[in-house]
Amino acid sequence: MKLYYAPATCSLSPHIVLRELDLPFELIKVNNKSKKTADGRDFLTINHKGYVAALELDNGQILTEGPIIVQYLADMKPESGLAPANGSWARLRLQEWLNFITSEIHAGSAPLFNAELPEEARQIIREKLFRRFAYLDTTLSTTDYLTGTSFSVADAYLFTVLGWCACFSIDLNRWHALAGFMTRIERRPAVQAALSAEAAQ
Ligand SMILES: N[C@@H](CCC(=O)N[C@@H](CS)C(=O)NCC(=O)O)C(=O)O
Repeated sequence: MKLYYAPATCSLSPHIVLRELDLPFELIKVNNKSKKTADGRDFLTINHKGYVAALELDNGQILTEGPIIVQYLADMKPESGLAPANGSWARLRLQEWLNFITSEIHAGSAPLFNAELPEEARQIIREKLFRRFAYLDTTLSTTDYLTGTSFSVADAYLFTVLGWCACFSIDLNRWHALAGFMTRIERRPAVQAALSAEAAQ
């Protein structure tokens, strides 16, 4: 498998999951501005949507959309516990989290990367985001991981998108349980390995 990624973007989530699962894969860096891969190809011919992450399977299929990629990967090793069995109630709960992260936190915070965005708009976005953070903080004050007592693909995704807060000058220490969650996930060997690999390339 090949993971097309750009450093410090949402592709960190499937990157972490690949390492958590100890699956063989090749990392291919994409320049998100030029849309060129590190090996000189036009990324738009790989993912027509033009964004990371994209996973190229050994059969040539290209799978996109982070929440789907991480579930596909977790299902390759069900014994890992990174995603409960398809069709189970627990799986729906996981998908509920993945959808919350993708629509409320990922898409809810990404506009803050736009340097042209006026301060008034930033303020509106921050206020909505902070309501979501309060909800996450309440949840994580009673449990170490989003779905309960063990790490799942939702935790990898939440860690990835909350990591952007540093770029937005948002201090996560305002939400103690959230800050504790970030420290807990960051300490995981697979997370450390993914961060180092992205920094090194
Ligand atoms: N819906 C997609 C969104 C992916 C996405 O927003 N990727 C960003 C990085 S976090 C990107 O590559 N943006 C470049 C672009 O849109 O041109 C997913 O959840 O995977």
